[in-house]
Amino acid sequence: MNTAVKAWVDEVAKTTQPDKIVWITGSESEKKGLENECLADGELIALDQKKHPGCFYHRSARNDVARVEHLTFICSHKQEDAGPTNNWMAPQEAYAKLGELYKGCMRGRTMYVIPYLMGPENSPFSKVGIEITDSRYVVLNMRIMARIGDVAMRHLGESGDFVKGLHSKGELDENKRYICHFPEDNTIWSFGSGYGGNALLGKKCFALRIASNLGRHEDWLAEHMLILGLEDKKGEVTYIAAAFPSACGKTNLSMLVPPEILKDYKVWTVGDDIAWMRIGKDGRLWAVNPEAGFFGVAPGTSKKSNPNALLTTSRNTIFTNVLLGDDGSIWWEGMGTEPPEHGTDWKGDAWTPSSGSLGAHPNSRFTAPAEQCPSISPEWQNPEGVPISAIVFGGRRAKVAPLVYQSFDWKHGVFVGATMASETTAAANGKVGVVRRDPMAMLPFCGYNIGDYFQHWLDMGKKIPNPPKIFHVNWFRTDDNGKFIWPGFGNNLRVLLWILARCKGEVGATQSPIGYLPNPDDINIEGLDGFTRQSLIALLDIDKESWGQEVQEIKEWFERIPKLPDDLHKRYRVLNEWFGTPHS
Ligand code: OXD
Ligand code: MN
Repeated sequence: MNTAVKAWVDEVAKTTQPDKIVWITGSESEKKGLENECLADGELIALDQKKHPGCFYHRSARNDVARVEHLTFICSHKQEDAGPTNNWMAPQEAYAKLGELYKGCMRGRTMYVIPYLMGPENSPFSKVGIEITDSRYVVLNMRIMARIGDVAMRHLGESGDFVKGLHSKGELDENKRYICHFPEDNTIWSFGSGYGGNALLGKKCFALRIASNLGRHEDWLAEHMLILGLEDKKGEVTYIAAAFPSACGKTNLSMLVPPEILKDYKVWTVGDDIAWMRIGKDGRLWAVNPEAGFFGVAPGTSKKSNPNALLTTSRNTIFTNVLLGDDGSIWWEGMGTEPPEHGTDWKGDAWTPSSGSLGAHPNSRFTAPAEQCPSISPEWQNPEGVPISAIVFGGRRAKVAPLVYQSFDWKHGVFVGATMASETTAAANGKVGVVRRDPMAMLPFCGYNIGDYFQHWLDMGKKIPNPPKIFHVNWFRTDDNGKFIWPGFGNNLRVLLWILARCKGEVGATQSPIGYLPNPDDINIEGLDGFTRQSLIALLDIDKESWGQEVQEIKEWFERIPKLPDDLHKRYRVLNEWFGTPHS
């Protein structure tokens, strides 16, 4: 037994006073035992095991269905180190406040100790966390999302170098809910929520907020990015990492199925949410997916939008807050199939198709093992990772951002990422559909001062001899009637192919003030119903007036960041010369 882990577990148990402590090993029998306990007390409901083998349903508390950004804190000694985009609490205050809440909170409950490994086995990228939790649902989800149990303890050995994550659902009272990160102590304290991003501490808390801090000091990047491999007709695979805000289609893009006309190409899934990237010996940037499963948004997932996700979730999957049919089936809005005649909605109320209310919560989820994905890359567990040729940033913008453009160079790419914006979604509590700056899709996940984070990106650029090219995409532009212009989903491959051709130096581009734009003939739109060359030209248009407004908003965004690197400010000034009004 690792003495540092043992000492910490003893200390936590003294405070939380569980009835029992269970050390999670990751075995099959342990999983079965936990499932049976959950089934007995209703924490899980078994689905029709013939149609959905190994699948379960979970309904969370009504007030606990999304990440809570307003209750998420970075607890660094100096407030400046949390920066202008994070909530901050002094570490001693957070430890005292949550310490009170943890006192005796596990009385009458079992405390589970989950050792977990983020990243492939035997990889120099990988890191160990230990999560202590009083939620069996968390254990069963962590089992899918990370490599848990003995494999993690083996990786740790006698070392004390692990991230300490303490989670208790408490009473699920939102007035006593805190998600606190102590980057200087590699510690996470989460209280009062059972929801994924707040409770599965390996994911957002460790693999992004704590890891971004580690990466800053150890010269690597922890990013909110999917990783995919794009195989061309000759069988050559090029890897792309792409950052989109939550619920903007990362999972769909990572599992893309080519349209019929492009069926000679293939997309391989390496990861759908998080990338850890390091400089390889060959001078390129290499990436691993630190996770082992997908915690994907269910609504909108259909045969059309993401057939591979449906296949991935056909067994051994936990569905949370979707609609539960009386016949042990599951359904959600946008599934593309008829709903069951009668069921129970995410709130636990009786539901029929004529109820006039949502059956599934817009942020309802599936938790499914990555290895079950039909498009999973043969390289997804490669300890060395995969070499990244392109980084893609993207937001959900009804106007302004064109379908695709390429940055002039790394530095300009950092500007493009730093200024990206997106309309908010149901993945976090709060209003949906409001445009906000979401730099590199990391606004809720960067665990330190965003100004220092931009500087870290700029510094990394100087250290990578052969850096990836950086692009920006927008699948979400709408016409005057509010309808999406670009067909999206599998057809996004058409844009990826332009990116691929640019990486290989196979096509030219037109220089514009915002970056390199495709020549319309270089994006294949053959076979697209109702989408013409004219539509493409409209999607590549840079409207001077909206960009004037955009530049003004970038100015206001940058004014919020006292530690903004000068390089980024310079890029803003260039853009302002093109589009700004004389006063801005
Ligand atoms: C997620 C998120 O769960 O970004 O991946 O909210
Ligand atoms: Mn995410």
